[in-house]
Amino acid sequence: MNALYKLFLFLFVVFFLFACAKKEDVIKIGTAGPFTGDQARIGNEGHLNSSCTKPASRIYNEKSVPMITPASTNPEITKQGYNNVFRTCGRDDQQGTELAKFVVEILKKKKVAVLHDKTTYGQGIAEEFKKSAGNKIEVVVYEGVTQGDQDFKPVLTKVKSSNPDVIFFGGMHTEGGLIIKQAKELGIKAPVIGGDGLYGSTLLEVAGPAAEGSYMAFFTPTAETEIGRNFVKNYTAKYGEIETYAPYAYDAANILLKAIAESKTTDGKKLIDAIHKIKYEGAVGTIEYDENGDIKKAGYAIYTVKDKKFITYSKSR
Ligand code: ABU
Repeated sequence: MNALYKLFLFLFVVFFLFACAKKEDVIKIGTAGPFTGDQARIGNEGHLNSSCTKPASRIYNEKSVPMITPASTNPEITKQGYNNVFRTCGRDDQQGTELAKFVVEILKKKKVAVLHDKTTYGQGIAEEFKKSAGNKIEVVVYEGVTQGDQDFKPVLTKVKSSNPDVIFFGGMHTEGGLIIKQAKELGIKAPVIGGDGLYGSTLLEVAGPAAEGSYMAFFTPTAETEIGRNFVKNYTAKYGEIETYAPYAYDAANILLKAIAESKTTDGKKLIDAIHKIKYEGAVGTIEYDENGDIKKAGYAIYTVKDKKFITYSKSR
């Protein structure tokens, strides 16, 4: 692949990730809609938010455009029977299970206040966590909050009066950071835990020192493979600290490029077949797909924040 072609794909990827990152419920199908008539479109890397990815996947499916999301973890996305849909990340039923095991077996806590942001991702992961923990936890509060809100003290006051051992938040880093900060300000001692949506520099910036001791599930560290180590070295030299989904986006773009190179075509249907058969060694490890477009092996770890950094707390494998 020549450099110009790679640059085109990179810009394409960046456009979609940012287009979808702003306010998930507003974008939805609109992001996919205006572009799918463009015959130059050969594949899509994205989207970021599950509530964009799921409805957009139907549009791409109708046009036989392969899509590989590096970040959308809602399980329903790959249960729709669309053969063009893939991810490089894991699913919320998997990380919900890891988080439930973490609370029950490692933290050995029982009383959990569960908050979520009412989105496909946030509510979805909260439900998966609750389902997986079952009667091993007692849910003392279960409330939806609104993405974009700044003041969570009313709901946190209710949380405080329920005296939980842990606060579970299903949502993204901005609201997660505010919840962590405002919970501390209210004198709540229970740590906040959540999924991959909490793992990112925004959470550290928004929560500040209050982030220390919070927990989040995220995929196994990239630096565990040689390709991963090289990715980290090259990325950080050029762009600084690795942002949350960067290695997953890098692998998604490379899977598409590998499929084009191996199948010697940009025909959507043939590319979809090629991606289903692919064995790709990337920054996050070996990627092969099951019949739904999910990665065959999704490893999770639990991270905590220490000295303003995310560090591995415990690993699932
Ligand atoms: N996986 C968390 C962020 C993206 C999403 O699934 O909505």
